[in-house]
Amino acid sequence: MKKGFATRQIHTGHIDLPGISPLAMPIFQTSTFEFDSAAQGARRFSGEERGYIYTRLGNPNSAQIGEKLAALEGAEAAMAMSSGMGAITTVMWTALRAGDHLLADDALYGCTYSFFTHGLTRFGVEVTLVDFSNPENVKSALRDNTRAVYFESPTNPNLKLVDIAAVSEIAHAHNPDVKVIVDNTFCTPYLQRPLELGADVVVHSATKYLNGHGDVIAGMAAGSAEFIGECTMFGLKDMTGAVIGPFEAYLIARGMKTLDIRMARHSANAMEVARYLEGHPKVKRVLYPGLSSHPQYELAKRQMKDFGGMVSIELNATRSESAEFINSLELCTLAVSLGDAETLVEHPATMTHSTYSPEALLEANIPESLIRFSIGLEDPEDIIADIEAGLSRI
Ligand code: LCS
Repeated sequence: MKKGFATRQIHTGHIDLPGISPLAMPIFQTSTFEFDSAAQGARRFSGEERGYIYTRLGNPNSAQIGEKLAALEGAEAAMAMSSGMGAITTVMWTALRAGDHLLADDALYGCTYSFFTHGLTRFGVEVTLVDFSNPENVKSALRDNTRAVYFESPTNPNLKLVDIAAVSEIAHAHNPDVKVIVDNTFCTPYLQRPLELGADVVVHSATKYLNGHGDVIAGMAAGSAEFIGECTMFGLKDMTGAVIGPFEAYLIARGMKTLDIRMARHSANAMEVARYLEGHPKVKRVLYPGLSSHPQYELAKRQMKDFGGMVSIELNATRSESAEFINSLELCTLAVSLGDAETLVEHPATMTHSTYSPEALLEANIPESLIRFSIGLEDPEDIIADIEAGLSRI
């Protein structure tokens, strides 16, 4: 019988080291692995014999977290990389070639946006961005040469949702070979499993909730054994070289053991904060998929187990008052990144999404005045008291 989520997040990928039997996976801090003979080295390189060769091609610590993520996302295979951008570039350089078309949602993490619109286009990939919240927009933008469809849900930073099942169905009806790629960073497989809804590939910034402790940069991807094999032996090995270090992989494995309880607490805290903010006269708008005021609340309930830790707001305030509000927060830390134990606050238009022009922000429905919170694991009344104090100053 398939084990439960918590059991899988803790036990998957454990290896026995006879005679030592450590509970936690040791850190295999090595660049290369010895062969018994020249013939064995040749067999490893040809793929005739399984086994480690060189850490860019594989290492027990990165293999362990790959197995964990595959078991949690319901994927045949998964792999780890040195950053979320390393994972996204590795997957895209594997899936696309010159002359192909990439169709992506218009609200993306700023560096993903920049990679797509300024990076891939340099190498002959056509890129179109449309609003995926209406799946009909996807249908009408698909082309004969579309090879990949890419989106986040909820989106960074405006927490828009994309109907994963509907978009996957539309893309595959157009051409079964189109790869539907979902950035599942905001949800993690505890809250949402895109592959079960019809997507082909999941990518993650493991820097965020998968690790959960704000001390590592890492990325991951999950999908079919065939595609992840190509990403490992071509995309990562030859194209990006975005290899995760053994110590970073060890820390991700450590974080992933508590993923479910952290996600549940992030979600509960964020719901309390979102409800508080929604009732505050100085708050113009609260974006949180768990509020019935969210335009896609029904989809959120259908697609997500809970609503996650990200909350974005607009204040009834001038630009300088909004800045004053952010500056005055004490418990909430002014920093980019997300998914940590600490509550973080940032201003997307001038920080994470400063790669967007003002016009592109407008088109993507990312208000210039938006303030983004990554609600942490502190006592919710303390987070709310800090926000309350900040709002009382403006
Ligand atoms: N995908 C999403 C949804 C992200 O939010 C980020 C980083 C990445 C990919 C890239 O991952 P990285 O290479 O940083 O591991 N997002 C950030 C953010 O919103 N604030 O700081 C980083």
